[in-house]
Amino acid sequence: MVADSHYIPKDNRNKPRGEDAHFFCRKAQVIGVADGVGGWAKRGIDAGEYARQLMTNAAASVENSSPADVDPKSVLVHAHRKTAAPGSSTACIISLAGNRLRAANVGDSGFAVIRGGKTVYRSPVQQHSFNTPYQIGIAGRDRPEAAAEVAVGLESGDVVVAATDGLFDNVFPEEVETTVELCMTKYGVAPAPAARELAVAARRKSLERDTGSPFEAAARDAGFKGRGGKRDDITVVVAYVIRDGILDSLSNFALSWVKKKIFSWIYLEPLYYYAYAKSFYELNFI
Ligand SMILES: [Mn+2]
Repeated sequence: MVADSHYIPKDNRNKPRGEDAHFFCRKAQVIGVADGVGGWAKRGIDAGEYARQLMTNAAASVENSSPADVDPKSVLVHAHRKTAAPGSSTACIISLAGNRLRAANVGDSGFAVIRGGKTVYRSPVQQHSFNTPYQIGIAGRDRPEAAAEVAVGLESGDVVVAATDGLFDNVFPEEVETTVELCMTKYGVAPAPAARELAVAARRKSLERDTGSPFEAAARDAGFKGRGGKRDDITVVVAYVIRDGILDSLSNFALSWVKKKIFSWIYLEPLYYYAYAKSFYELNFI
């Protein structure tokens, strides 16, 4: 995979770094996103610090792993155990190995898999009630062991968009799909501009009051009023799934060349000699 990210924290002078945190690790092929729960601010606690420590600990635990050895839920359990900051957070750990994506997810951060311009998978959202996602923390009611575990088959060319609710609550899936498609046309397989354009689109929508948003629709379903987008920190990580490594493609090329040669020796060349001999033979008898 090739991955990159873009983060736009909500404008808040007291918390310039916002409450989201994320990482991605190319070698281990792991992505993590977390969203510190804002409710802690009432108690004078910046839950962004919890989210940042959680993601730092998760990243540290995988940095020397190979993709096949990563178990997303174990990463989450381990990171939670090591994180001592006060606060709580949603969290999603995604691991790519071979053609398989595995993820462990608590709350309403998550990811979508886009194939050929269409969303083929969207991770499930866990929430206790409207706008109260499952969250892990120092004393929360949710445990990392309760994370939803999912596995998705991937194909070369798939795009994984991992994000906090700042994206998913503001931008409809169709807009994510068209933005990703446009970026692929404009920039090729370059995850940085795609992550940036998705985050900027979410930021724009989050400030609008006149256009609908997924958040507005969910609020209405839950019996709340409110129009437009949701002001929030916005984290977007985009990963393009490509077959990794020149060596891999070279060995595949070599293998197909050998197979073709063997095929030709076994089947084509005797046929050729047979045809040649036959034509010669027949020629003699005309
Ligand atoms: Mn959020």
